[in-house]
Amino acid sequence: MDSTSKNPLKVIVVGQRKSGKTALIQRYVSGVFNPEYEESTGVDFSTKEVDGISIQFWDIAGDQLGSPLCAGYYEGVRGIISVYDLSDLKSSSEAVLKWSADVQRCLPNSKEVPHVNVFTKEDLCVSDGSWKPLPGTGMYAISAKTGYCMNEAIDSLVTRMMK
Ligand SMILES: Nc1nc2c(ncn2[C@@H]2O[C@H](COP(=O)(O)OP(=O)(O)OP(=O)(O)O)[C@@H](O)[C@H]2O)c(=O)[nH]1
Ligand SMILES: [Mg+2]
Repeated sequence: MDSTSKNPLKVIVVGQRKSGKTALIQRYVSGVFNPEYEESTGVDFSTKEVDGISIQFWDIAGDQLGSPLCAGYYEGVRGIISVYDLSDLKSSSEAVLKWSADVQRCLPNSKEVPHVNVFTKEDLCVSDGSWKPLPGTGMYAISAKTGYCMNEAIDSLVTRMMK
């Protein structure tokens, strides 16, 4: 597979404003967590080598939903991360549904592209342990603050991208 640093595999990260996309990618790529909210504009790029494979994350600002730039964001996508905020599940789920429609409109083969659903801010949730994403469903509860399950979620996507 041709995935050198000059030709990395592209992963788009989508979800509503403030859902935690930038925090997730920053923590995964650089190991840092910024508790302050700094609104993204447009798209930010970060690259990380995973098992010798270069992955480029496209962190698309929540306000880009329905953007006319859509086609450019989705061209050549090899993996998709949808980010839900566990502390605001209702509105983040509604936003992810809209993003899914956007992805399907702009990415004709979206059904064939590996996809992971990441429910983030797990550290903010008081849980009795009764809700856990089922293994194999492509759903993960994670925290960018503590790093909880973050590697498992993204590694599972990368593994499917490699097949
Ligand atoms: N406690 C906690 N806070 C988080 C977590 N992930 C993100 N946050 C906070 O949530 C806020 C929003 O996170 P961002 O990553 O900036 O959100 P975003 O999805 O990139 O937002 P846009 O750039 O507007 O699209 C920030 O204050 C983060 O520090 C987490 O896992 N735990
Ligand atoms: Mg952001």
